[in-house]
Amino acid sequence: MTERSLVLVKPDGFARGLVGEVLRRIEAKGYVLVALGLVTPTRDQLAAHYVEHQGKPFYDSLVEFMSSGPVAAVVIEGDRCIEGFRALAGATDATKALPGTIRGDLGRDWGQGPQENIVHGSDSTESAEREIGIWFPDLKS
Ligand code: D4T
Repeated sequence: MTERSLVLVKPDGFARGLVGEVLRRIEAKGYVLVALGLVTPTRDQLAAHYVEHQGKPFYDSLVEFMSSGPVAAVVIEGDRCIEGFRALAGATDATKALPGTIRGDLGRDWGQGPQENIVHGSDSTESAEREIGIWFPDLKS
């Protein structure tokens, strides 16, 4: 059951100094940090990461935003950590995300819709494997 998930602290979270708080919540929950790095993503990297969203109305704006500054990329590990981190993150729309979650406690609408929602977390084991390969190509399993 032990699995890994790819977590990103997005440029809004980095700019607001929330990397430490997100990592604190992950560690407090009991998940283990397996890899950690800071990077300003390239458009190619984001095209691979957001392949499922290509062609959607918000895609160009999302890639623009995600390439606008540093992102903290993190691989976490633990039983059911994919589901567990998405519960920690809360709903995609930070306005609707419940208090107690990362987005609910720390996020809001800043006028750009839901894209500035602080974190990303893989949504399935297949996505996690694919995304970890994009962000940490040299990481051993
Ligand atoms: P991620 O993938 O970043 O963990 O977020 P979610 O799993 O919660 O949300 P998602 O994949 O549906 O969306 C990815 C990313 O696109 C932004 N977005 C989404 C947006 O700007 N407008 C929209 O209408 C939607 C649906 C927010 C997160």
